[in-house]
Amino acid sequence: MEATEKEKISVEDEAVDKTIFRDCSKIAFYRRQKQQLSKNPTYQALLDAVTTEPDRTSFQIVSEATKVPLRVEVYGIEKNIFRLKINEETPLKPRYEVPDVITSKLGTVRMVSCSGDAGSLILTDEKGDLKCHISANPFKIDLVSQDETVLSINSLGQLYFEHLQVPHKQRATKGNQESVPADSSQENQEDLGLWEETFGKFVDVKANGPSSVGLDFSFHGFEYLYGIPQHAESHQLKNTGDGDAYRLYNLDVYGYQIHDKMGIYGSVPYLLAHKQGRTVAVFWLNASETLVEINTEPAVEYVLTQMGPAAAKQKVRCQTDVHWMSESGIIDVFLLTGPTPSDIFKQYSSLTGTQAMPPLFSLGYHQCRWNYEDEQDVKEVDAGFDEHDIPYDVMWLDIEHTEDKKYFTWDKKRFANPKRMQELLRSKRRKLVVISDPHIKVDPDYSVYAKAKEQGFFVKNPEGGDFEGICWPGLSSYLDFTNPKVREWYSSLFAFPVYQGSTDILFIWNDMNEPSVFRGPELTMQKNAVHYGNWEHRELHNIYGFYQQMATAEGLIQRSKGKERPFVLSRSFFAGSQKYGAVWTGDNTAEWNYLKISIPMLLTLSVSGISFCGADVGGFIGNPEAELLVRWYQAGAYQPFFRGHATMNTKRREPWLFGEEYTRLIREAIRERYTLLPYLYSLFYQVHMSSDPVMRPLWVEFPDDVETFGVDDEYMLGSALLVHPVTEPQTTMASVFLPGSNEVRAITDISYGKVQPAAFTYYAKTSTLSLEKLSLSIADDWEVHIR
Ligand code: NBV
Repeated sequence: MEATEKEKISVEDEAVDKTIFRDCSKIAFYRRQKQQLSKNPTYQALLDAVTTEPDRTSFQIVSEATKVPLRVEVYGIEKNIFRLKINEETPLKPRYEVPDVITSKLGTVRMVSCSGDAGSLILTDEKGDLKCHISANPFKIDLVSQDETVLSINSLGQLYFEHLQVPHKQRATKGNQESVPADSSQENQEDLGLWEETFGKFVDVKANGPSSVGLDFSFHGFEYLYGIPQHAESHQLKNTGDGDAYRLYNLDVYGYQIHDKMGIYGSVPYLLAHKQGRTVAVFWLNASETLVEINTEPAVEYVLTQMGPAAAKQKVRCQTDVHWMSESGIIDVFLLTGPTPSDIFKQYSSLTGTQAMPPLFSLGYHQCRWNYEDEQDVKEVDAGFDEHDIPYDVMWLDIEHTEDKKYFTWDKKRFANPKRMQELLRSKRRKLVVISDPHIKVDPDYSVYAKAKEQGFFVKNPEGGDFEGICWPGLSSYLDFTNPKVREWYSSLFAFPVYQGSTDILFIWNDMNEPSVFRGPELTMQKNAVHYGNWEHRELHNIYGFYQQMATAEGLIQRSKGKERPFVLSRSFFAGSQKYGAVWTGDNTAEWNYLKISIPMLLTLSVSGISFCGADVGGFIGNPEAELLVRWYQAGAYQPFFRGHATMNTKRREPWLFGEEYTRLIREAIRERYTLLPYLYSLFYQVHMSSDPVMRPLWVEFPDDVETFGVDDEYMLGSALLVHPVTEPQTTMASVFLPGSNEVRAITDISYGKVQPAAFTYYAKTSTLSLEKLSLSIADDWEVHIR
């Protein structure tokens, strides 16, 4: 079965068709949680039977409504982290707990109970700086630091846990009287999608029935929250209205809309909250579909006039409530207590690992296009860079380089001699990156397919056969990267003798790994497909792409016998993907707003552990006018991953195709990148070793300056360079915010194409250029360099 022409060229439509994707109203576990929580169910903790083990304290909680006991475990973890796990005491069968994300080195800290009547329990680490107050009825937890409650859990009573039940059909025969949600009329059950959920023509049959979980967190005194990528949204998280939660569900959304909370290619279920004097974070370790609601109540001051002759004032601090809901799994949440942004970065990377140290070449400029047609095309583009004196390091080949989209092969006509092509690039010390997607063409003569089939390495359908879906090659099966044996085998495919035509200058790009399945529900895999260990796809959807990048990176390490650092770009990702390489923001559009949103999108990834990130320069879809292209190069030169890319039906846009003036501006922007390379490389070493992100929102460098907390049109690259890219057409003046100085704004002339190509760059506390020369008025502790 072929991908239809429509599927192949849906790439012509520039805007996303949102009806393909579900919003909250179409997500049954969201409706169920809302419906049940409106009845105010409460949980009670049984604190008269607490179990203390060296690494954890545990007790039961019971819901008034279901009476099904849950077990709560509280762990103290080194570096001021708490872990809270909530699972059924006796589930019908094990529930999914996300493996392979938490680094194996987690050191636990002994917690002591420092007081407690029947109604509460107080746990603290031996230093006693941080306390965990557990209240029995209703069940809630407060994290207290130096007598200040920083964070409360379940204070809004949104703890929700659907326990596994015996399926209907078996119930009759077993005479099982298991409870179902109160309103169990046929019509209502369909609406609540307990055992079956319909979306358009798709029916999701749930063998295990409803299994969703949820919990609320209140951040006291905090109104600035960040994180939970990936959304095309501002850096500061917004309040969510009714039915407008941030969605974490990895999806292939071609030409995604901006300022939208729908899920796109990757998910990191990790959220940070910041205020003067403290940063905290919550890491919700769950790989199933997840929704996050946010509500900030601003600070208020009441004047109490009825209290007597003198009016009294009462202040109520602001508070932000966050409500997490996941379709399945358990509640496994890490509470990171800071107190500084830098502590938070260290705490998070102690859990999920630090950014991999990239090979130097991968920080240079990358030239990509869907597609460079053949060897001759590659030769000409490569020569074009030399001719126009523009530095670049990496040439990229998209899916058309393969024989019928069979990855690990070469189209014999277009790329008859891939080694010769690589030798040409090598002679100029350049590299090649080629694409390798997770779908494998169903074709018994294709050795990758045949071997995977024989060994049972594909994801299965509910009937036990190999799952088959349509993607670029037509009918395809999908490698089950959650299986360690599949990963080991996949890694071995990158060995030089196995991957014919590959050399040691060839590196890899994993695309479509959400996974993208044409004609699947929401263009992805059905949730009842079955993975290694008999786990449904629903349990682990958001971590599928993470595993492909992991296996690819391992393959590149092994082919060099452990000597060389890999480079792997992945479209999909999860918490911890930073250990395996770089990610990008997928199919953006050649419009000014997409250039602008690339900054907050990358800042959000950066504070969520993923420093090596970028956005397609120029915009993937559509044809940028020359001015936009130049501004995009100028901005991209200061972003961690710097690649020009364009889709199939766009006009060619290599840097020298717009006339000498534009070529000069692009050349200068790319050269600026190369000038900065040693600095950038050092920043990567820093994030790799000690976790401070490469691209930093201003609040990270100026954590006590409230003015910085909402800024996302400029940022710091490391601690020395402030970048304020130009993201609007015909800009001649820009107002740049200079935090931490008396004179907080510099207005400066940046007439397009006149003085500079630059994104504005401000070096803090260094001095080389005369400010006068640049006719800028600037505060003492900043110096301005216009490039
Ligand atoms: O492989 C083709 C493209 C690729 O160029 C792009 O960067 C990815 O985000 N890919 C998506 C698949 C097709 C998109 C329409």
